[in-house]
Amino acid sequence: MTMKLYMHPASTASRPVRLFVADKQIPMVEQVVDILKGEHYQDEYTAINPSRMVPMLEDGDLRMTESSAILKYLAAKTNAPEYPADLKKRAKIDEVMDWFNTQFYRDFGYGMLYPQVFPHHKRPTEEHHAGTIAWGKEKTKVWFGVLDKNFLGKNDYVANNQLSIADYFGGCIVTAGELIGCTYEEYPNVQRWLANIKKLPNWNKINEVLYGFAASLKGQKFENV
Ligand SMILES: N[C@@H](CCC(=O)N[C@@H](CS)C(=O)NCC(=O)O)C(=O)O
Repeated sequence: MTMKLYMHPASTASRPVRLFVADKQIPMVEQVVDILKGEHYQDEYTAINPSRMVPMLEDGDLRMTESSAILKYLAAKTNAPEYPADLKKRAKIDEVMDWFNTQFYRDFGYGMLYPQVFPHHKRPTEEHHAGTIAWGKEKTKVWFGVLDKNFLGKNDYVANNQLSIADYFGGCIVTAGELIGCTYEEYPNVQRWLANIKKLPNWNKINEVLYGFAASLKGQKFENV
């Protein structure tokens, strides 16, 4: 039976999975869950995913959430060179994916980015809201410094100096910053890395909706890096 991916094309967590699936030509049925209209809160979806989020993968009797885990599963299942079987290489990829998914995403995504673009992330008072973004931005700069100097200073890719699912994952998280006009100009190695990631065969197709969203926000003033 063909696998099925529940997703939303603008979702930061869905994009790396969709990009990897497309680049590796993994047979997959896609079902859009319209999170902008609250479809993930309807009974049909909450019955199968009580966390009410996308993406979610179904492979026969396996149903799984968490984009990072889904990427690892798909890469291992297809023996993809982007997730080598060598234990130490794989451990490095896992490490970098955890890094992106925890401190980096918390400060960059939930601290700086989402409060500025999603009304439901608005804090109760202006002071609280501005403080959240200022805090998020300060921490974000620290993480970008690590990414730029330590991960990418001498390497083309974030783990083992070869293209891996950590680049798919991290690249999609970092480029969500384009919604708030991030240019990453203080981080030349990040810019170089992103330029490479954007050469992936299905980058433009998979990110069409993100870029449409970014275009709709253009002209607004945001805190960014
Ligand atoms: N840790 C989860 C996060 C998934 C996630 O945050 N999904 C967002 C879209 S990017 C979502 O479904 N949001 C719906 C909501 O917050 O109501 C993963 O990596 O898969």
